[in-house]
Amino acid sequence: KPVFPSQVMEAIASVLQKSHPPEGRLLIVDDDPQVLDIIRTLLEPWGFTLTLLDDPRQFWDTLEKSAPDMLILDVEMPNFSGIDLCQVVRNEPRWSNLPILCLSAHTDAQTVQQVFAVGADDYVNKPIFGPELVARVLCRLERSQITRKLANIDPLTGIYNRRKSLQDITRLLHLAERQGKSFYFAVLDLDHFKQINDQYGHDIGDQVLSELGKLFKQSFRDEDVVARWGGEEFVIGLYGITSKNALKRLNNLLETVSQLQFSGINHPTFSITFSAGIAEYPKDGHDVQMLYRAADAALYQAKAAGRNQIFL
Ligand code: GH3
Ligand code: MG
Ligand code: MG
Ligand code: MG
Ligand code: MG
Repeated sequence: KPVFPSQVMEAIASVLQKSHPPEGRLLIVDDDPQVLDIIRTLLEPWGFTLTLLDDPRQFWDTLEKSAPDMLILDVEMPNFSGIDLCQVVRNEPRWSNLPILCLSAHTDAQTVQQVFAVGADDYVNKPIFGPELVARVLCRLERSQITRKLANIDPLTGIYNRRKSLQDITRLLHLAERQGKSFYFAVLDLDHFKQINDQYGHDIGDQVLSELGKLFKQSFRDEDVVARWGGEEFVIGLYGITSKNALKRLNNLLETVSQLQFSGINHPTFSITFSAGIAEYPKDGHDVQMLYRAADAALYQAKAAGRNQIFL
């Protein structure tokens, strides 16, 4: 009995009560083009980016190129079975967290157990029951997106953490190289923050960090990198702008920050400043590590020169 996508969508949407399904890229490998067609019909309406492959020998290339958020693998295929592919993927640390769903016409205990033994996360029987496949894919992608988001966010400030900023900066550096664009990397360190903690308490210190983190994030474009590097240190990555503008943006931010009034409990209001060093790609370095070192050296100079200033 055919299942129409609109019916599937309605059915699943009412169950999950989701107005925004998770986004994602899926790689689907099945030697039967008819099955690929059915899966396309089921998943396309959800807005996923689909890569369909009927030859498992091209799997590795396709995996690298399509960089999927989830894999759907048929178990019974010539040359390489879904079990083989699953094993290979799990042996590669880069793909160790990639959600994998296996499809098989075999429902015997041995097949099902083997699927999970080689590292698959889920299993769906053939012939495919449309709503089941859709529901399993949606839930799996949503779970992994929540996990990924949590892993990238600094809990105190709610902005990105060092881990995520390293990924984003690396991506922007590749882009800057390919497109011949500029990239500026700034390290910001709050001035005399130990005194703030000593004077007003650690909780107030935390509040200051949280407010400043959010302000930093708001003060730049979506394509810029803004992250808490650790402690009272933040990093900002600016893509495709002039050195003059990079400096201006950071000086504007410093101006805004220094005019903020914070209030401690039973204390008069206080204000805070930061110092920053900026490094320029590729002049000061080609990778994050070199750029960080250069920016940190400039930061040190800014501190030594009296704080509350930015050195490029
Ligand atoms: P400088 O101007 O030289 O940077 O002086 P500073 O006092 O800011 O520098 P220092 O590196 O000596 O101290 C940083 C302080 O930041 C010490 C630490 O207690 C505080 N700090 C780091 N992380 C946190 C945090 O998550 N919450 C709070 N409240 N304080 C933090
Ligand atoms: Mg097959
Ligand atoms: Mg510091
Ligand atoms: Mg310090
Ligand atoms: Mg400091």
